[in-house]
Amino acid sequence: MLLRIFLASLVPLALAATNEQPEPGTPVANGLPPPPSPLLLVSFDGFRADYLQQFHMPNLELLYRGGVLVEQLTNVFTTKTFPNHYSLVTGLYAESHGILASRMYDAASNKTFSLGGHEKDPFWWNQAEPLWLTALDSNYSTAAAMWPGSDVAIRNRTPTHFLPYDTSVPFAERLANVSRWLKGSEQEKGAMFAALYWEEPDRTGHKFGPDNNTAMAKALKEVDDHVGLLVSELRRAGLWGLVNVLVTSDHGMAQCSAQRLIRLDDCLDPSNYTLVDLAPLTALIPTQDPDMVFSLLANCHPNMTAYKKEAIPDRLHYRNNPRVQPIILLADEGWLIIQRGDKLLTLGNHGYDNNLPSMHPFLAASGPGFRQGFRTAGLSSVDVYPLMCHLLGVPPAPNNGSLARARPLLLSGEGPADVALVACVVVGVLLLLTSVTCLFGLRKPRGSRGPVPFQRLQLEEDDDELLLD
Ligand SMILES: *[C@@H]1O[C@H](CO)[C@@H](O)[C@H](O)[C@H]1NC(C)=O
Ligand SMILES: *[C@@H]1O[C@H](CO)[C@@H](O)[C@H](O)[C@H]1NC(C)=O
Ligand SMILES: *[C@@H]1O[C@H](CO)[C@@H](O)[C@H](O)[C@H]1NC(C)=O
Ligand SMILES: *[C@@H]1O[C@H](CO)[C@@H](O)[C@H](O)[C@H]1NC(C)=O
Ligand SMILES: *[C@@H]1O[C@H](CO)[C@@H](O)[C@H](O)[C@H]1NC(C)=O
Ligand SMILES: *[C@@H]1O[C@H](CO)[C@@H](O)[C@H](O)[C@H]1NC(C)=O
Ligand SMILES: CC(=O)N[C@H]1CO[C@H](CO)[C@@H](O)[C@@H]1O
Ligand SMILES: [Zn+2]
Repeated sequence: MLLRIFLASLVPLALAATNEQPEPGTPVANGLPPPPSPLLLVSFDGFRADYLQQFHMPNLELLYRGGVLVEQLTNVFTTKTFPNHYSLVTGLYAESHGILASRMYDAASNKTFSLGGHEKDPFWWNQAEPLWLTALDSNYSTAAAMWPGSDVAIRNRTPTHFLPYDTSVPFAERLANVSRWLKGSEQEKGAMFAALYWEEPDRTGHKFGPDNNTAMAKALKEVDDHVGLLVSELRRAGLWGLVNVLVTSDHGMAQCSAQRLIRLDDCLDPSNYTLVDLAPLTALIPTQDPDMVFSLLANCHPNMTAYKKEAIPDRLHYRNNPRVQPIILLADEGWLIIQRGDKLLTLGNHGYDNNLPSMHPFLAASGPGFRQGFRTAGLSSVDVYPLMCHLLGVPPAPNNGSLARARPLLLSGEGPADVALVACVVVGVLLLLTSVTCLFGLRKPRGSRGPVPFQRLQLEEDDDELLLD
């Protein structure tokens, strides 16, 4: 107890030493933790990490110069829109959250998932719980505008506010609603967590290919204008500086070509398999002798790798789910798998191996919880979830991320600038611990273990970390 009081008094001191102005996340004088800052998570679909170096994006630059930038976010396999958007809000690999592709088949229920098909059937989403639901349990209201899954009654709940998916709703309208929900009203407290989704630059990347500088420059100028609009709208609403804003994406984009097509019909008759998904990652169910079908596919093309389900590499985290089909085929970067013909449907695509830099998005963040002007080379997209839970003070559901890896982004994280301060705090705590331990040691000769209070102290900051494995 003593220790807690001492620490509670140390924390504001420490924070005050780094910042002239106390920010909203700072504990107040009465020692009670303050309400956390609201959080807004924004995704611009298909924003490849290196677009940031290739194109001038002044509004986005302004945002991360006042905050943090993760140059490359290692996303999850498969590098598709739905799997990655669900990973961002659950911290889970695709095999653990169940949204494994844009087209799925579940043999036990004979159900099919496809975009514009039955994607709102909660069955597909119920293997995980996204943050907009978990945060409801902390009595926060939550909101989402078009984020994949946010208009689905997952485990019988939706966010407090949401927009049904509709591509025709312009960015400004999605933003206006999100801003209103974050702001709240006299009748209702503002949302603590909000998610906002926009389809570009993915659409342009698919249509014209990421190598088309003219098309990409135009699309990215628009995206940057949207970031500008976002900041000015939050300012107008009096929220800028009070809200932690994360801007990120789901995946990158690779250039495709009519010279890089892999035709399945060249290798085996279509009657020998049932096709579930056809993309850079193809999923199929053999209808004939599985070993024969597999061996035909394995020897089909040098730029395509065939995996039997049980042999899918661990690092992809794409095996332990009944929705992974018996055979998957993965094309090399820039190659496309088709059944027949020579028609190139898209000049750009994604869904390739998640260790390819071209598949990686970025993460920029700004707000009271983040350091200013901090840049780092990489992070995993599954780490974004424990980071957000930490900022919101929401207990995270079991996940595959690590708050420890994301901690350097945080104002309260141990960064180079804070080393001296941290050292002072540590020395102070150690001194106090020594005296407290002595005191207790005198009173309780049975000598309950000394290090225990210290572990607990670390837990104050890190307790969600221990829930992870
Ligand atoms: C599975 O569903 C399809 C229609 O979606 C139907 O044609 C087929 O007969 C069903 N198969 C089984 C085994 O129920
Ligand atoms: C949420 O509110 C309910 C009802 O007011 C209350 O029972 C519960 O303890 C609250 N939960 C949290 C985490 O504050
Ligand atoms: C690049 O995109 C523009 C549209 O922005 C289009 O007019 C042009 O034909 C494209 N160039 C190539 C080489 O595809
Ligand atoms: C495919 O299946 C048929 C029988 O349906 C079989 O005759 C044929 O040899 C199989 N192999 C290929 C390469 O299509
Ligand atoms: C395609 O396969 C060839 C032959 O194995 C290999 O040299 C090349 O690097 C592959 N292309 C890609 C993009 O991996
Ligand atoms: C990911 O997290 C889930 C939930 O805790 C767990 O079941 C799964 O085993 C984890 N995956 C890995 C590769 O650790
Ligand atoms: C569903 C919803 O609330 N949509 C609203 C979003 O905001 C615009 C105005 O900014 C309203 O016209 C919509 O009704
Ligand atoms: Zn996408």
